[in-house]
Amino acid sequence: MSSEAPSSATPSSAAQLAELEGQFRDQATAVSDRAGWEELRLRWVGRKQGLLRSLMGRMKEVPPPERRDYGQGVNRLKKLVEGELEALDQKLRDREQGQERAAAAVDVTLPGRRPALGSLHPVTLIRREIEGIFRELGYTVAEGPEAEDDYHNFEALNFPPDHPARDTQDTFFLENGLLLRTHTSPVQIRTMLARKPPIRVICPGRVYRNDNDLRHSPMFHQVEGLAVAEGITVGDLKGTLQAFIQRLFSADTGVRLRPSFFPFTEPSAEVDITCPFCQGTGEDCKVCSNTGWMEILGSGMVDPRVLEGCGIDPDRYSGFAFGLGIDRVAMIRYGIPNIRMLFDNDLRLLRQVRG
Ligand code: 2NM
Repeated sequence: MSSEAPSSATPSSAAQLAELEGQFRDQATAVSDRAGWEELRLRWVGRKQGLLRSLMGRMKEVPPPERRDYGQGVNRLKKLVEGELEALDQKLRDREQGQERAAAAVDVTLPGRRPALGSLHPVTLIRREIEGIFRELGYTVAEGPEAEDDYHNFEALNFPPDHPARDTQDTFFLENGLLLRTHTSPVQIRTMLARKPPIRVICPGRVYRNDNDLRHSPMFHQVEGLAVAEGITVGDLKGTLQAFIQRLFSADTGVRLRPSFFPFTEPSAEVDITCPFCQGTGEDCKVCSNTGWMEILGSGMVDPRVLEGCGIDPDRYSGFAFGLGIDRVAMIRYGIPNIRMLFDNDLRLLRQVRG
């Protein structure tokens, strides 16, 4: 701003006061910011060096007859300066507030911040798919404890006392006498103990075996199924599993039953499907070792001893049961080569398998 000093001579005439007013107005016009305004205020109305104060102080230098006019003139100028400073202050404040508002404003035209979305684990995706298929077939989902007792996990399932599965080599025993269930069959035992036929349930859940290598994880996931009613046959078993498999994989998937053995079913069968990678041809197929088939399920007709132990009359009722590994289906479906990859919690895997 202009730093032109106000006249130092005693401004004894109205003309000189008008000249001072002109100077003030010029300086006020040149003020562009808060610092300039403060400088102007100090120069004109400051308590110590303000020009108007010094004009008042010089009253006695004015010849007595002119003092009245002089005093009135200075007062008028002082009012004017104060009024103008006030107005200028308001103008600056408005501008400052406008700038603050502009700085704090939200730009509603900017793109929004995308929330990081989670996704379901491949095992959860497959479990839900399996549950959906069986729900349509009239099954309900049953759950039970992961810490089980020997009775529900082995005894009721007709495991002989010296069966290797009952060994610490295969089973995790807890210090409180319980064990980590090695399959979800104990949930089906609990279901049969609690309900009368007809029964149609599937039991998904975590199971535990003392096995830990590239192909085995000490914790994995199973779904087991159970149907008990009057007149249930091996035909029902095969038809149900074929319907299920052709929904889970594809309508042209081939299914075959191979004789097998389980303590809790008689007869028992392993269920193979035609390899979904080579369509069962076996040509140059690492996944099925060129056999064209993959083992996917265990199954059988519930042993009459198991039914009887659960209070179900085996002369009136029969049933089939089956079990499969959810992890294995997830690996086949998503082309995951190693079961450990399912439980490493590497986000890169989870991102690739968005359902
Ligand atoms: C399998 C294979 C065959 C099965 C049997 C039962 C029960 F409780 F009814 F006896 N639950 N699950 C079963 C039968 C499970 O998994 C490979």
